[in-house]
Amino acid sequence: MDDLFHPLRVEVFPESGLIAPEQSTNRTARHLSDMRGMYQDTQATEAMIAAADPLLYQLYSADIPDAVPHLLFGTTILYPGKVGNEYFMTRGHYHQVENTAEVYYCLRGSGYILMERRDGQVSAHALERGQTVYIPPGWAHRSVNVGDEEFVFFYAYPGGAGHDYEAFDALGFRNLVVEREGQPAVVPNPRFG
Ligand code: S6P
Ligand code: ZN
Repeated sequence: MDDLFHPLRVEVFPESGLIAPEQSTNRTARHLSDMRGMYQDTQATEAMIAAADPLLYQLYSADIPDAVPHLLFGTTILYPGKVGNEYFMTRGHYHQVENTAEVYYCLRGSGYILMERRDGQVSAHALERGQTVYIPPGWAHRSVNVGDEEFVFFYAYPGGAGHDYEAFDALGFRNLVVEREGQPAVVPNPRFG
């Protein structure tokens, strides 16, 4: 049981997305080499990996048991940039326990949250500082940085929800966010034919 877990207060820095104290958090970093095949432009992907393998995003999670009945929270810091004409994005996932929701609250920058369901329904919301998106149960989610600074958001979701990334191995998400004439545009993923 987790009865011994004590109340916790941490500080979340909105500009950097850092959480203090450091010993209360876990950090995960994802580079472009962790996302091979996910961007449409595979040549650009390989060239960028060979040149510098850029850091695309980092997550800080509060050190809370990943189990029912806890609530997990933390920050995602998604760096600005593009692979070909596609903006830097997270891998994206369904929660393994489909009956679990999530909230994102934007602290800095501007992005998009792409969502979709297994029945093919899709959704795309722009997200800027001070705005919140609600990700209902059963909706996969991917975040995309369309600005020229870090896109930082706070997230919270139920412990034990788990992550299913494999659902997107073959084709990716149904929508892409690309730059068109200097502006972000949400377009259908051509891999879906
Ligand atoms: C977890 C939540 C976020 C993402 C993070 C990175 O349920 O949605 O913390 O993990 O934004 O995305 P991904 O798809 O690489 O886990
Ligand atoms: Zn999630």
